[in-house]
Amino acid sequence: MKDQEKKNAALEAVTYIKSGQVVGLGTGSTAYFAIQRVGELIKEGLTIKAIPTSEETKRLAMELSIPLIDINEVTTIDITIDGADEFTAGLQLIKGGGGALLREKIVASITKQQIIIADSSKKVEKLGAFKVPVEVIPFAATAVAHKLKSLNGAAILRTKNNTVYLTDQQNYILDVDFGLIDEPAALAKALDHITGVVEHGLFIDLASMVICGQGEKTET
Ligand code: ABF
Repeated sequence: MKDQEKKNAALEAVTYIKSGQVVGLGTGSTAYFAIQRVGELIKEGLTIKAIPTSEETKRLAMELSIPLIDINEVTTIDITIDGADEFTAGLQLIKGGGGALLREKIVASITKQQIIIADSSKKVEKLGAFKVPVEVIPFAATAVAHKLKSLNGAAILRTKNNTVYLTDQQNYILDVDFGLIDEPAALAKALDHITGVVEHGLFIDLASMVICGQGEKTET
């Protein structure tokens, strides 16, 4: 069921891509379906330049012969299709469960049309059941975790295969439990000002549209 919803959302999102565009490609299992479809369309003549949001997505795009362009070659991206861990009716998101939040937010920040695709389990009234990923410089991990306590955040250092998880930028991720978040924009601003925080998974006013696998579309 979930996979079908992910596929439905992904296929719908890909219909927004036009030849000649610069396209951001997201990370995660939902974005995976979109990237697979883009690969098929490339074979049918679609001409785009793609910018992956992670090394994992870059490898997948290369396997599918999707033409890539370095993000430093452009100042804007026409359309990006990416996943999310949670989204609200107001199109506020938690992203970063897949560890790619920094490049995802950089790509989203220069994207004209940011389309989020998700299965219906990701829709929430309030953000926060999913812990907020916070990417930190390794040198600052303990200092940031301590400061997060003053924001009622309980931080856990992310590990993978029993070792500390490293992002594509060789940073650490703290997964932070703030409980249900009443004011995500205010919390995002507070996180932006903590020394040692590189980026966080609260995506505020960055999504143009969310396509949920049950065919529900929410747009700004
Ligand atoms: C990615 O999509 C991440 O930001 C987020 O964690 C992930 C969701 O993964 P999935 O689509 O596999 O649920 O963009």
